[in-house]
Amino acid sequence: MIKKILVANRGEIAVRVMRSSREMGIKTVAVYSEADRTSRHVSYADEAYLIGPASSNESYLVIDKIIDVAKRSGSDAIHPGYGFLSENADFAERCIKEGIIFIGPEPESIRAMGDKITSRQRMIKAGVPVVPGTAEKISTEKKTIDVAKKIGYPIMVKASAGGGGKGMRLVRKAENLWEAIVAARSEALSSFGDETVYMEKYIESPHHIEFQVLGDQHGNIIHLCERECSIQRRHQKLIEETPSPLMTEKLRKEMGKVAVKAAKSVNYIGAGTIEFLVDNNLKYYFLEMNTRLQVEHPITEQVIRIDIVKEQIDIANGKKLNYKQTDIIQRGHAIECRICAEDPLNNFTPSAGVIKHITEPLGLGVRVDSYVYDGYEIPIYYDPMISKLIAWATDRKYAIERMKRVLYEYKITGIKTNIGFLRRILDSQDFTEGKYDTHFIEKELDFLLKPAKVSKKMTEDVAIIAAYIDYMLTIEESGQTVTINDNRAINKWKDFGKQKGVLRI
Ligand code: MV4
Repeated sequence: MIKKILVANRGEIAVRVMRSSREMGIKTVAVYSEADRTSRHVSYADEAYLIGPASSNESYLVIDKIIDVAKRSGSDAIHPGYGFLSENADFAERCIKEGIIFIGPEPESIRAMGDKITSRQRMIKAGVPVVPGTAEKISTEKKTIDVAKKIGYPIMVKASAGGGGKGMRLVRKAENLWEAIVAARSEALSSFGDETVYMEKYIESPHHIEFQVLGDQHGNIIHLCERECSIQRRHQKLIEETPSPLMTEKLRKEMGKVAVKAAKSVNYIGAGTIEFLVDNNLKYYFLEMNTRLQVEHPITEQVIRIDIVKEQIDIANGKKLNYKQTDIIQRGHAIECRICAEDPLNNFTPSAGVIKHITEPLGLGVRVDSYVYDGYEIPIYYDPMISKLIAWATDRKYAIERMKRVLYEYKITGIKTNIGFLRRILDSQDFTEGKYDTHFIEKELDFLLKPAKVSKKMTEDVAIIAAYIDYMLTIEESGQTVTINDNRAINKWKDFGKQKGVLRI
């Protein structure tokens, strides 16, 4: 049984993993770079080890350093979180070789899904629908143009080693195909060290819907229903929700079965995600599989009422799945907003710096997965996401209302954040009506960047000023001399209302 887990990650996800470990009575080990000495994941862990300079290439991505700390600390398992080494098959293999449990799937599963041509072929063989396209590598120009004609335009050229949008090219006419392939190849080579590309039919205005799966070491695999992830900007998700507004009970059953079939075809062990593109006619196609815990896993946890990290640890311990498919029931609705230290009005440039003050939301149906605090300096070296707000309610309408309240309560000064931008998404009619696809942000960008006519902030200011005037009038009417020796601001977010000295009326 696992007694000590090294979390090979930083920030909110490292804290998230340690929370479940602590509940299970498992000791936790943090690793950190020089830029992360003051990160919450370091103070939260039972032990913490410095592994190098700020650059992740010299710290969080160095397999030897992580393995060395695992051995020195006597950790019997490593949880990779997401990003960094989480989908690195060589790392998973190395852990096994060193006798350390890798909390994740077998290296072979990671490899099979990491190469998109291989994963497409495996899915076709397993009877999972994929986007119509090429099954093999692209060869000569003439042959390729023939194949493309059969697939039909528009065509998407993709890198086999890619994923997440890198090395992709959209082609609408045959005359532009070859140059797109040449460009995609060169981008793929420089990004992934592999120039292999393939073609798919382009799905117009798709939805991105993914299914969470869990597989144990005994061949049992279940799914935990879907997440709607179409609200994204440049392949960075911003808001996720479950259930998907698009989903029907029938489609969920069918796609869930297909997701389990996809996972079974690579003998999947642990927590994973099957991504689908869903078109306007509700036709769905396997896109890729993420062989890791995902950023947006909490919305599934809230609605299915399962701790996915605990399940990962149980699975790694060799336990049989704690649930049958028939135990999995969605209850209510959950939405996640990713809070990023960035400036939407300045082309979303990251806004590193010191957090002067932070007040996190609380109350019924609220979850905050975070790692920052008052006085914390956000390093420039890593992802700008500082926390995730998750709101749960009995249905979608109430979840949206609650998320608006949660965003209102979340106050952060010292740095710029995307909170206002997220609010605008929740204000948009297409979002509230659930009518959106992967093009939502680019289509609505002008609306989203324009401040609301009367912002909530302004209403708040007016209320504070009104209360202050009323207070002053009361003093005046009393005809007395009043000593005011109160240096507290009426609202801690503004200096307005600070008073000191004697006020003679
Ligand atoms: C597509 C597509 C349309 N047709 N493939 C983007 C990320 C990468 N994982 C695959 N992506 C897409 N592949 C075909 N054949 C549209 C996208 C796409 C997208 C997919 C999921 C979520 C957001 C997206 C945003 C733009 C494009």
